[in-house]
Amino acid sequence: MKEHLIQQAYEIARERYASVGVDTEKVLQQMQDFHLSLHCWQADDVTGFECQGGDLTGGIQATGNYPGKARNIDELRQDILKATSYIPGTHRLNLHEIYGDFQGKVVDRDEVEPEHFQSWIEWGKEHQMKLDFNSTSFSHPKSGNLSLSHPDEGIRQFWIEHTKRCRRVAEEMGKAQDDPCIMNLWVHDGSKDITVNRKLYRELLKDSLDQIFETKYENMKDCIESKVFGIGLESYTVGSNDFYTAYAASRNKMITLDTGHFHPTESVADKVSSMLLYVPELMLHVSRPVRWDSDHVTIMDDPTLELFSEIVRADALDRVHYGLDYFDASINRIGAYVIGSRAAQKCMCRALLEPIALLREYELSGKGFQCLALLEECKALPWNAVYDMFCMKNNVPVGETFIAEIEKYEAEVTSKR
Ligand code: RNT
Ligand code: ZN
Repeated sequence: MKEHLIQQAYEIARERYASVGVDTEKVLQQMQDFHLSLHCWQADDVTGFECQGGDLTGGIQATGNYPGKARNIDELRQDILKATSYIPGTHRLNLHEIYGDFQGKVVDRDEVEPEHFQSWIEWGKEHQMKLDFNSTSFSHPKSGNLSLSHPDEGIRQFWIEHTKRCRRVAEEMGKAQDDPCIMNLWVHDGSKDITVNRKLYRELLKDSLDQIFETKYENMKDCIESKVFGIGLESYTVGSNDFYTAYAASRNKMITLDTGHFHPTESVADKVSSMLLYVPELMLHVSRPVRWDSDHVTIMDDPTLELFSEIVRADALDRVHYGLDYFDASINRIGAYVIGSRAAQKCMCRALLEPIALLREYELSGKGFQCLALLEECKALPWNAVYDMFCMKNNVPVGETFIAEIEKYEAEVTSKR
């Protein structure tokens, strides 16, 4: 697109927004500080690089067999860099334990060491991508339906050891990048059918978490992620929303809100202002639930717009971390990263452009009509001109022009895998 047209559109948008009291220049700066944590697992359908790879288990599934998935660390790194070249701004990379650089050796989950992530740490430095981390409870012979809540003490201790070691890895990442590494803890534990031991498993999970979190670290932060149900684990989830909310509030831990992990009519946006009164910070897994699947590619939909607006309205930009979490194996995987990341950015851009001062003034003085009318008008204000400007300033393609570029990469690289 022609630069001067983008510039002109932006100038018009700047005036339009100024008339409702919004400073688009400030928004452009805020967008520069909005970092996404890209989930490494979209590039290879959550396979990872363990040298004894099994099937994906743990109630999650990547459906589709689109050609070109990353088969090794080099391909994954190449794909991530390709994707980030179409996403304005600087971003983080969210790694799972199974993506370690194991150098052809079988390293069981209870043997993982920081050294297995040394090459990632260096790679991250080289490409200005800070790292976040996740322990991995799924896709392992010892996973079954239960891990940290397993009544067999040997199996439970295996997963406790794994998770403790992951925290150490995260600490090393945080130290090396001089910025805390956020480590997410999600376990799939649950049951397909009726269980008469709901309380037992939750007691075990609580005890496991307490053991895991005994060591205090300075360069990593823990967050815990609930879920409504997993595939094949439909009747009961040990780590439910109530369980983790209460746990996090009592232990001062961060909560991860995965937008695909709630009942379909529940508003994740509405949780922000409640949770932030009781937990220090939030991690997001921005995703899109469709029917049974919680992991479709993020798009600019109403729930995501609402969620980001609530973060801005709660004045919580510096208390929220923004991870993405979806895995679609049915379309070009690099394209999936770009769509989801740009969608999240557009939602944030719109949220930042809200004339909140005027809206609040209306609402607090009982001017309900005026408030609703302005909210409706905001939907059609030229926010896209501000996002286009953000792309242009960051030297990434404006608008749909990235489609052809990803097609080219597919023809030259991924289709040949
Ligand atoms: C699963 C959780 C979890 C995973 C990743 C791979 O339902 O959302 O965050 O998607 O850990
Ligand atoms: Zn998630």
